[in-house]
Amino acid sequence: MTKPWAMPPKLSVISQYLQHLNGRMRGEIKELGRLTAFLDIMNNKRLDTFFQPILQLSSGRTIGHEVLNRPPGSVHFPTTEHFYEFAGRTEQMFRFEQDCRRLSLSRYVERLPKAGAESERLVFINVHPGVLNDARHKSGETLGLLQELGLSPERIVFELTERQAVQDYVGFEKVLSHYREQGFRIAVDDAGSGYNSLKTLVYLKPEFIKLDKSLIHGIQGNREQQELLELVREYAERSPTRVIAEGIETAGELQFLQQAGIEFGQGYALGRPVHRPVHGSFPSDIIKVPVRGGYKHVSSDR
Ligand SMILES: [Ca+2]
Repeated sequence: MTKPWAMPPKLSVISQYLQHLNGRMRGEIKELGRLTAFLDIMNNKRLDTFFQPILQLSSGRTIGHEVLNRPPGSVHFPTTEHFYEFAGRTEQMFRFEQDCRRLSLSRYVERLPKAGAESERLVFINVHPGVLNDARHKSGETLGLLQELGLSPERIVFELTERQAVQDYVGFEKVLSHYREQGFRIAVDDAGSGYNSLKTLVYLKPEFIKLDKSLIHGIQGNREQQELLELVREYAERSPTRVIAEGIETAGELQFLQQAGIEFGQGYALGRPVHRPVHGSFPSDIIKVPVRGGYKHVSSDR
């Protein structure tokens, strides 16, 4: 009987090293492919822009829209999250954010159904906190752009994402107050999805808290989610912060949030992201909603 051949130890190390190099090279090639695709999307303005309505839950009035920029489908970025995660890692992040802001605001104005009639509505745009903090960033640029477009800074709400990027809360609060002095407002995005949320809320004192969809999904049947919601609502009541529940997808979730006294909401049940900033509306089976302090009639004529 012959013994199976065993690779001498030295050769085995070389073989492992070559495998490692091969894996690394494939990784690098993939990364290069992603960068090329990213630059193509950025330079050729291939992001698609959507607007999702945000409603006052007691009245059904549309108070504003979140602007969402989505990349075209590609093998390099299977989801929008993959795309933004990659964008956050590149050297181009700063320029990318600036381009996105210009795109968001100019398309908002271009696609408004009737200019002037919507002059009260807010425009929520997603911003990487690192960009506001970046020395290259001049708030005057955004102000100039707004002036060009005929929008006042009071209508703009910066939604801050990726809270991990904020380390120096006191310093960052100073940066934010500079923007606030110019009229801009701040929303903390995806609140309730990460460990930093509480700290972010207390230090940054945002004008809006956007509750993460994981906290809203099926809330009418989950005691823990309800308790968290109550904590945030109580906090909001004692401060100037206002609450927006994100990811409302069913009439049951909507009714629960209305009864709990949550002021604003966003989600498929109220309006999907579409190419124009149009009004949202309640699902047709909800026309009369019980709210804290009694019943309130809500017009379904919208
Ligand atoms: Ca957002």
